[in-house]
Amino acid sequence: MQYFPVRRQRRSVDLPEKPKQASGDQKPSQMNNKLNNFSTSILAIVGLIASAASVQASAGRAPANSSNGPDRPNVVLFLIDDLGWADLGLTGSTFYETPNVDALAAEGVFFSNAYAANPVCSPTRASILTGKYPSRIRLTNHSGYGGAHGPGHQLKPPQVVGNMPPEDVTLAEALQAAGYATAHVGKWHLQAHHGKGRTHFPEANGFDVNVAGGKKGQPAAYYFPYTHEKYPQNNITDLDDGTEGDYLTDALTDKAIGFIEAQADSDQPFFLNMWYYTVHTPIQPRTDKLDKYRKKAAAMGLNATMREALPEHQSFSHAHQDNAAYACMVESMDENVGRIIDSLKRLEIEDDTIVIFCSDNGGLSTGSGLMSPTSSGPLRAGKAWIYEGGIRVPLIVKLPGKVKAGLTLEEPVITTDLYPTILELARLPLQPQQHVDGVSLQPLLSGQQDTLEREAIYFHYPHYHHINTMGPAGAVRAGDYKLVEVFETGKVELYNLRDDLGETNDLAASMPELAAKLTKMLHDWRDHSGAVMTTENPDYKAENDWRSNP
Ligand SMILES: [Ca+2]
Repeated sequence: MQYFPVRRQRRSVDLPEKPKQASGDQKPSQMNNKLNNFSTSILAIVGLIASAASVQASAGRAPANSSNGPDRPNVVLFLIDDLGWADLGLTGSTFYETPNVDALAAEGVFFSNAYAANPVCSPTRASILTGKYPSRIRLTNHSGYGGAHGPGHQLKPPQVVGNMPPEDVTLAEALQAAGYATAHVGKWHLQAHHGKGRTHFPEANGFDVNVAGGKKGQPAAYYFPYTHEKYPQNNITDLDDGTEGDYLTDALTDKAIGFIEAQADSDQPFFLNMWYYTVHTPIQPRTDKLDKYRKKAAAMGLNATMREALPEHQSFSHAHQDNAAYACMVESMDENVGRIIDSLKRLEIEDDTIVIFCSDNGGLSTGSGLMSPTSSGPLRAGKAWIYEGGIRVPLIVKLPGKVKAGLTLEEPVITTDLYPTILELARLPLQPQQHVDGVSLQPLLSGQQDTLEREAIYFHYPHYHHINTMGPAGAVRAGDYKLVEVFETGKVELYNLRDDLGETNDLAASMPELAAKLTKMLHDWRDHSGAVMTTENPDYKAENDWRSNP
């Protein structure tokens, strides 16, 4: 049963309005306008793209190769590292250009209220492959790392399991057992940093093929040979067939297309787990794109003197998307998503392939100054925060004929849902004993239901991170409301996200009954789901607090 009434969620995107011309010179005070215009803009943009796509489709195309059979679609799961929810044209960015991802949304369903299960990398990755909350498998931070701690930190974070638990039956293992050829390409980050060998690499978790996946959370470099003498632990060593000038995002796509081509004529369906390293640091663009975005930034008035920062606790959020190098990385990501989708079309397997697009956490938009590469506006804060900027991510699901095209759904969903959703779209039996924290989105995708019968979704991040001055926190999203609990103080904040996407108006004092109810739900969930809390640090002295002595 739903505790809170949820309005009808499904909307047609075929609206007559034209997208608003958003100003690149976005002042903090204009955030609310952008926020209010968001729904109209996004729906109109998607509608325009959908119209174009339907014209193209009606022009006729050879029937899809059905060698995989209609009941066994291929699966391509794009996961972009650190891509912010607001980093797409689809979600209102006027500086970045993402025509391929925007078009993908027009051909499938866009979830505007989708969440990463955690505000940093490894836990969300594990949530996708296990269908469990990161707290349930005690992997609530980067693999094997409990986060910053010491006498300057008021709370002691819990120990974090370093590896994704081997006893879990991963999504890849489930598909492999059902006869799928499985390939992981790109960032993995699910073996403990201190672990030896390749004991918890993709090949130990259901993948026949592993290209470039290992312990590292970022590449040493984006240019061949993808190494750096100062960061040898981040070297990518299994792409040594490249040549000088090769760019990692392009090279990973080459490998992925090679896998797709090899599988296209086979009777065996495939699962491509396409987990790009981009747009994570180091911010290294393809230099041939730089000039375009430098000129664009100048034309939009986005230069250093215009830069502004929004205060966020004892640090700042970047107010504008204005980093030309980051914009190039976003464009390379989009181009390569497009290349893979084009290969599905060329091989005539597009209609037999589920395509999912998601990010593992919010954009890198906070810090002590203006060095963070993106801005999450209109969302609050960014990566490593429990505010929307840290956990809300773009999610698109496309499967022609089975998934409605061109819909935006507002139902809150979370990365734990992908496991059962993929199984159900592939007409495979659900494994409820495994994906215990996920719900299949198939009834939403097919249009059978407008909402899920889910009370709430939960977040648990009991860690410190140098770009998050709020510290350890948790949250619950139920209907339109979200409650945030700050662990250092026990203070709770309550927001109505339908009216206040930017989490600016704390309703905890004016709606005490709802705040108490959600607080109890969050605490009960922690008690029942194995979530481990922070503990008081007896060595802490306020005068030594890390935020005062960065
Ligand atoms: Ca990440």
